[in-house]
Amino acid sequence: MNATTPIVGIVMGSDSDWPKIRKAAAALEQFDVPFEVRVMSAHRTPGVVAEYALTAADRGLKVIIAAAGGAAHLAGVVAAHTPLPVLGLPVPTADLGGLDSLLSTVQMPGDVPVATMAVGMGGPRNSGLFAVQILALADPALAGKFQAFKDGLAEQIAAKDRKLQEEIASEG
Ligand code: RP5
Repeated sequence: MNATTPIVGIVMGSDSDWPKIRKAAAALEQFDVPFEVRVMSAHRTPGVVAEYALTAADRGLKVIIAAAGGAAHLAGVVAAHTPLPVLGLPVPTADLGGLDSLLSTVQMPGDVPVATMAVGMGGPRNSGLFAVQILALADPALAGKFQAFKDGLAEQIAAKDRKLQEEIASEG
């Protein structure tokens, strides 16, 4: 295995999902986590999904992010075929607003967990950050980077609070 071997797999049901979820990849890039991106469908290419998930751990993947919309079974099917942690990413849809994707992804039966992120909003970015957090458990350098990121968030919010207090005081 070399330094650029992917350790996170991002899979999605269609290329139409990519513009909606690419912040997942951006979060991994932010932390220099090597990843791969694939399109595969639980319904249209079920054999590809099974093969991908069955071989994922042996290929060096540690976490899989699975994004799909509508009857979103991709994350569940991936989880059915691998012991790796699977993060489900419900993709917003035009017809039902992504509630279809959310319920299809989150309502897993016992014994086959899928950690499901938000529909839209911070969901895609959070899936990448959550993958970083999982990886950081066994990687002190990555854990240090993530803590620095958290510290930066706190500083940003403190600055916003100070600014708001000043605005309120100046109003009078
Ligand atoms: C799902 O169906 C995909 O994840 C996508 O969100 C949705 C629509 O796919 P396309 O018809 O755009 O390929 O499987």
